[in-house]
Amino acid sequence: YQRNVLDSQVCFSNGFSFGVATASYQIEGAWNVSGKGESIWDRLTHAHPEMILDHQNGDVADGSYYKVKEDVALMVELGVSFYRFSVSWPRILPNGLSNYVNEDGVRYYKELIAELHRNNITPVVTMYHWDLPQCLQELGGWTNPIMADYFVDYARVLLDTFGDEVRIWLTFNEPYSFCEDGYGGLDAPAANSSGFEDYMCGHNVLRAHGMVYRMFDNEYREKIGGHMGITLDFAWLEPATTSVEDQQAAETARQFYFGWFAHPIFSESGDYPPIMRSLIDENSKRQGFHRSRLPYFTSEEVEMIRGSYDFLGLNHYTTYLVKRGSQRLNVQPSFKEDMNAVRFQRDDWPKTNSTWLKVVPWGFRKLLNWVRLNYRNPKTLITENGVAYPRGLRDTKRVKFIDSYLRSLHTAIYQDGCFVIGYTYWSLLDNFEWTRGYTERFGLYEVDYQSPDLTRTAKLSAKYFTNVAKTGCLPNNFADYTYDTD
Ligand code: PNW
Repeated sequence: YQRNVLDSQVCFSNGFSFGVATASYQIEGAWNVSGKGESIWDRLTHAHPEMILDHQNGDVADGSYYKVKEDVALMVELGVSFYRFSVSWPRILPNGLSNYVNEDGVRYYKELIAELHRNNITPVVTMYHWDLPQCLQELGGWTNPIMADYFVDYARVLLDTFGDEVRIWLTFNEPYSFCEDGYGGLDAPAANSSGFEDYMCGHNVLRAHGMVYRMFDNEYREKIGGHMGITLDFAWLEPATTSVEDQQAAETARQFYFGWFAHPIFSESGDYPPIMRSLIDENSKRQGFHRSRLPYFTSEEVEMIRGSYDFLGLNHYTTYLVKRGSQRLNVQPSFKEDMNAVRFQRDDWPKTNSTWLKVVPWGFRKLLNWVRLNYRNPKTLITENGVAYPRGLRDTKRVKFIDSYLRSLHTAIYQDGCFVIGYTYWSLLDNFEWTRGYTERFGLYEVDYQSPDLTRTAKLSAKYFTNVAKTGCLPNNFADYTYDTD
């Protein structure tokens, strides 16, 4: 790698923040300790180990439940200004409902938050990062409309308990992932019902988000201040060819993959994207259903959800090409059939240790501009970006990945005018990567799963990221972070 020494250094402005992220089930362990209830991920990994690549689970994970001081010390070393973590719903409310609060769960998050504040690190808290209480799944989980009310009750407990110490809240992490992969795929609860239950899940999650945002606005904002948003995952979708057909297919796919959740909340008009509404309505009719498989919001719900944000949390990892699918009649209805478009990646895009993640930094800039143009340039926090490579401390490839994505982000902000206020690396630590178990390592710090105390060790990328977080600039001299052998 060679850079012209005359290149001026790439720097982010003073107000721009750097942070790292994790999620409860992926790092905490202590799955049945001190009164914690069972989550849908506990259930899936215990009942169906064969559905996890290495047959593992999050019973122990990184043991972060016992490592508050140790983990915060790593963040101090990194020099990050915020930490995005999630609260485990069944750890706080073992029965899912708010009649009983588990005190040891409250103690753990209070200790974590206090330790962060002692070190000047701002907590950014996700209320729901996929670990639904199993007892609520027995009621149908997110397909049951009452889940929105229960989520409001849970959110109220969190705001009452932690509201004085936490100013930045995210309601949900990636509803697309947990609704589509959970109700139409292999993530918990692994319901095989795409084209039906995924849409029901999305509908209730959007209602739940809107209800919690309005509650926050009406009852908490004045008292505790703060900001509330939602994290959505946006892979960039580029037309496979310049044909009008593929360009239309790509735009339709964007409306299905991002617009499904972004349009109701962030667009000027609200509600589902018109193309999603019309395609699913038409398909449902043609398939002989008497009502659309995509539920309808009441006009009150449209208004409640429209504009229910202070900022957008955006997860971005990769890019896909899109071409028109062949509309097949008489097939099982599904999300993919409804949009009639196919996503794929080029073989010559650099591979990583995740089959779904190819290194395509230019997609980041395109995506951010699409968001700017479609949703009136919302205030955006990049809540996740990162990459998995095989185990090893000399992770030059990760350094290059982060550096290339940060350059793309820099261009989007300072040349194109996208309103992005911070960047979060996923993840602080190697962790339990859902159905890929411990086979994918995203951490800036390696976790030694063989050692009894789950030893954390800085990778080269931690050194690189420390430099970026502390200076706000990308290094001109890459030599410190690369080795000739790479
Ligand atoms: C994220 N995609 O999910 C999750 O929020 C994290 O919990 C997870 O550990 C992380 O990715 C890394 O796997 C995503 O296909 C899943 O673009 C898939 C995609 C993006 C994010």
